[in-house]
Amino acid sequence: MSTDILTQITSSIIDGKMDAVVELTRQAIEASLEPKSIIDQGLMPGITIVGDKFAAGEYFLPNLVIAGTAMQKAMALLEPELRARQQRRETVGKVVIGTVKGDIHEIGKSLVATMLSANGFEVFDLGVDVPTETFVTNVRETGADLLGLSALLTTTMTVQQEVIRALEADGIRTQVLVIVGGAPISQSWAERIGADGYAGDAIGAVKVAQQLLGNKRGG
Ligand code: B1M
Repeated sequence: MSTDILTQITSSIIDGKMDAVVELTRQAIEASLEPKSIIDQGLMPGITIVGDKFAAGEYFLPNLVIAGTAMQKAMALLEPELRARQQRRETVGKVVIGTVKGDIHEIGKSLVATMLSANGFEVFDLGVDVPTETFVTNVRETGADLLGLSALLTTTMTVQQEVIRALEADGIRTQVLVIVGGAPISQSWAERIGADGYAGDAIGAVKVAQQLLGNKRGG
C-alpha cells in the first residue's frame, strides 16, 4: 500500500499530473508515511527521471516547469511535517542561504533551508537569483555564522566563487563559514573555490553545518 502511493507519486511527477502529485502526497502524509521517504522514494525518483528525459531531448521546458511546480506544491505540504518531527528549538547558529544570481532553481535550496531550520538553525532564506552583493550585505547585517550557496547549473556554479571573492573583498570572509551545494557541485569544486564545506543533500548540509560550527567554536 505505502509502496503503491510512492510509486504513484513518482509516475504522476513523470506524467506531469500536478493535482495527482499533491493529492497523493496528502494521502501519504495521512497514511503516516515518513516525510523523508515520501521525498526520497516518491518525489525525487520522479523529478530525476524528468531531468534525464529533458537532457535526452525527450521532454521540453514545459515538462520541467510542470514537474518542478508539482514538486514545490508537494514540498509545501511536507515542510511542516519535516519541521514537526525535529523540534529542537534552541538556536544553534545563524545561516544565510540562497540560490546564486542567474539561477532560479528553488526546490533543493528550500529543502536544505527547511532541514537546517528543523535542526535549530536560524535561517535567513534570500530566495533564488540572489545578487552577489545581497549575500554579502545579509551576512554582514545578520552576523551569520554560515552562508549556504546553492547552484544547479554549470553556468552558475562559478557565481559561488564570485560570492566568496566578494566576502573577501568586503573583509568578512573569516567571519562566516561557506557551504556550497547543488547538482553540479562536488567536494573538489568546493575546495577549488575556497569554500569551507560541501554537501550533496539536505541531511548532509545539516551535518556539515553542525561539524563546521563545532570546529569553529571548539577553536
Ligand atoms: Co532546470 N535544469 N533549468 N529547471 N532542472 C536542471 C538543473 C538540469 C540538470 C536538467 C537537465 O538538463 N538534465 C539542467 C542543468 C544542466 C547543467 O547546467 N548541467 C537544467 C536546465 C538546463 C535548466 C534551464 C537552463 C532550461 C532552459 O531554460 N532551457 C532553466 C534555467 C533557469 C535558470 O535557473 N536560470 C531551467 C529551469 C528549470 C525550472 C524553472 C523549469 C525548474 C525549477 C523550478 C523551481 O525550482 N521552482 C527546473 C527543474 C525542476 C529542474 C530539475 C528537473 C529538477 C531540479 C530539482 O528541483 N530537483 C533538474 C534536473 C535534476 O536535478 N535532476 C534541472 C529536486 C531537488 C530536491 O534537488 O535541486 O538537486 P536539487 O537539490 C538537492 C541537492 O543538489 C542538494 O540538496 C538538495 C536536496 O537533496 N543541494 C544542496 C542543493 N542546494 C544545496 C545547497 C547546499 C547543500 C546541498 O548547501 C548550501
